[in-house]
Amino acid sequence: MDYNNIIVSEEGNIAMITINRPKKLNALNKETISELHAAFNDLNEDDSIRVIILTGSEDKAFVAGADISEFADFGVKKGSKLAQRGQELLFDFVENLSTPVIAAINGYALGGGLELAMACHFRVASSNAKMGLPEVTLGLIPGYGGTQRLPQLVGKGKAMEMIMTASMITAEDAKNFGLVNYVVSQDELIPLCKKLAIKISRNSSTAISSAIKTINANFKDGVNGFEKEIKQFGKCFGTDDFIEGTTAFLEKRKPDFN
Ligand code: DAK
Repeated sequence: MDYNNIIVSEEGNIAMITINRPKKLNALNKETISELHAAFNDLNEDDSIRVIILTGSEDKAFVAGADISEFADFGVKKGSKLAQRGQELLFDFVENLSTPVIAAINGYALGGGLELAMACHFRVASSNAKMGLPEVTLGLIPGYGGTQRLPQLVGKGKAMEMIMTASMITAEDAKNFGLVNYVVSQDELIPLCKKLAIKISRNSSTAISSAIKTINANFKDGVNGFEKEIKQFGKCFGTDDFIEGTTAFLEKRKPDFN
């Protein structure tokens, strides 16, 4: 499929999506959000793809936010409608994908950009990365899940401070707050993400998909995560991967999950 704003590449069973609007610091316009939805959907349905890495093009930005030129003239109705549509189409969609998604934060991750990174399953940042939710400087609050996912990752007090002050934090601070898992140089960013992806890809994809659903259940209103875990755990016993994993252990060999 041809895209105008993103580049999709594959290397073995790892896919990479690069948001490619460098002149606008990869800001998310409507078309980019639709293209990202289509790409994530296609890759998720492709059984040969085990991990997706999401990054921004060039070395300045992951995503510098939602494209401000597109929402400057919105009213109340249009704003809430599009926030809901965006959350369903991209942010909640990525969070609930069965294929693991790693955000490789290669520069500014602001507003909708940080919200997108937070919707990914985990994050790795380059040392030049800067992160923040500056929406209150525009008379807005984060509208793509930021008020919910930031406190889950950094705790309520730090999230309140970051959102109220609209300050950018460094990659090192983000690591100390639990927002990103690793900080490396720009050159090492994609290689480290690929290394992690290869490690993940050797494990059972059905078990990983169950783990994503179960971990996410902890953060969903009205869902009992422990009950979800029992259900998903039971389901694992009915999979080919369970037979292969246990057989390989007993035969003292490495499992070969298809
Ligand atoms: N949108 C559109 N264009 C952007 C952009 C953005 N978010 N960020 C940067 N650009 C553009 C700049 O306008 C400039 O374009 P030209 O003037 O060259 O045409 C180009 O990218 C390069 O940017 P700068 O010249 O500003 O580069 P600097 O190195 O000087 O500064 C910066 C880098 C990241 C500090 C600065 O660009 C900046 O402050 N950018 C804006 C950051 C920001 O406030 N982002 C928005 C956060 S609010 C909604 C749902 C969610 C949201 C909104 C609506 N609905 C459902 C309706 C979420 C909102 C947000 O994300």
